[in-house]
Amino acid sequence: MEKINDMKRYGLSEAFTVYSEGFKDLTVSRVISQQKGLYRLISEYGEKNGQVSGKFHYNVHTISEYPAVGDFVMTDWNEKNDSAVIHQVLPRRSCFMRKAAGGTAQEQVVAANIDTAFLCMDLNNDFNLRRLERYLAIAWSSGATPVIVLTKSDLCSDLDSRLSAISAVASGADVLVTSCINDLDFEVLYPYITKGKTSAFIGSSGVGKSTIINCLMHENLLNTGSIRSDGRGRHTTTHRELFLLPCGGMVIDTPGMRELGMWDAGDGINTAFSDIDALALKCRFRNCTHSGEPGCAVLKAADNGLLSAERLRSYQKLMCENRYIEDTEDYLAEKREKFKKIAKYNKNLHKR
Ligand SMILES: Nc1nc2c(ncn2[C@@H]2O[C@H](COP(=O)(O)OP(=O)(O)OP(=O)(O)O)[C@@H](O)[C@H]2O)c(=O)[nH]1
Ligand SMILES: [Mg+2]
Ligand SMILES: [Zn+2]
Repeated sequence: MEKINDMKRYGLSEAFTVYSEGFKDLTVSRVISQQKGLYRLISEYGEKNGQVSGKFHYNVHTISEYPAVGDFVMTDWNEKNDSAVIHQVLPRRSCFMRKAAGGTAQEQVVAANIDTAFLCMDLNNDFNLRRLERYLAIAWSSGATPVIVLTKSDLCSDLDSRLSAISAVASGADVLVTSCINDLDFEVLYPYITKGKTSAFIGSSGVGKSTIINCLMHENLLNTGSIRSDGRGRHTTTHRELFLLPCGGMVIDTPGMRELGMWDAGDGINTAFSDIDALALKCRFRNCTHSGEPGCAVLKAADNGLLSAERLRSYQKLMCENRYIEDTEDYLAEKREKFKKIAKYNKNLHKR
């Protein structure tokens, strides 16, 4: 077969190459879009649809083991077939995962193997610090670096007060301000989307994620839309998709999210609330839950006005939500075990 794509441009790093060499006769591909069970894949031989093998289905323990946009997968890329068969997902470098929308206790992978998670928030209608804290916690636990992107600055009349409110919750994440009125405003994103790097645009519907990607592509490739007048937000983007930009980086567009539930994000909560984490070191009890124990430094800071009551409530709510998932889903441990096995298997194969 003729080689037409350089997979390095699609983010295939040294580590993924090493993993992939453990699978003889299979071709490494990247998932570039996903619509229900149907995947679009790219490999050095071109683009093709793909589906997981019967054996893959059979061996799956949890939903997050299925391929997601951004994943590198090992496929049977037969010239004669229209569709490639996916046999294996290579261990993920990062994984932005949430609790799936609706009542079920199931996880959903929003994007895999991303370097940067652009957390997009509209400075006008969508501004909500508590939701941003939630996004930050999940992003920090994903292994990607969160960057806060404040959109539609042209519609915002009190940018300074918005920025100072954000700085109180950003907890180390960079904060960028954009507007689509002037294309040059998007240049602030360029340092994060260099060659070989993948980023994902994540946020509520209508904040302008697809608008930004169109500007970065210098082309109106993606549909963009306005929110319905009842404010319920029709989703314009309906599936997740990865694009290679003229500047060399890759971006993933995602549909707007109405809910972003915690899924195994304990570490991320601690990072997103590093101020509370630092205070907690001074609590009398090592396992203090900051809900009334004597000698609690966190509650003391809240009483003294050093920590806002809303932020403390937000922290406790996220912790509680996360603990619920950890307690009920003991198969998470099983899942980790399985990924460890895959990694070990690949390593041994490579050694031989
Ligand atoms: N005034 C103003 N409008 C913008 C800006 N960016 C986007 N919009 C408008 O906001 C609307 C929604 O933009 P989209 O890019 O479709 O939003 P999205 O985040 O991709 O939405 P979903 O695909 O539903 O998740 C469109 O009508 C855009 O023209 C901006 O910087 N300023
Ligand atoms: Mg969109
Ligand atoms: Zn405490």
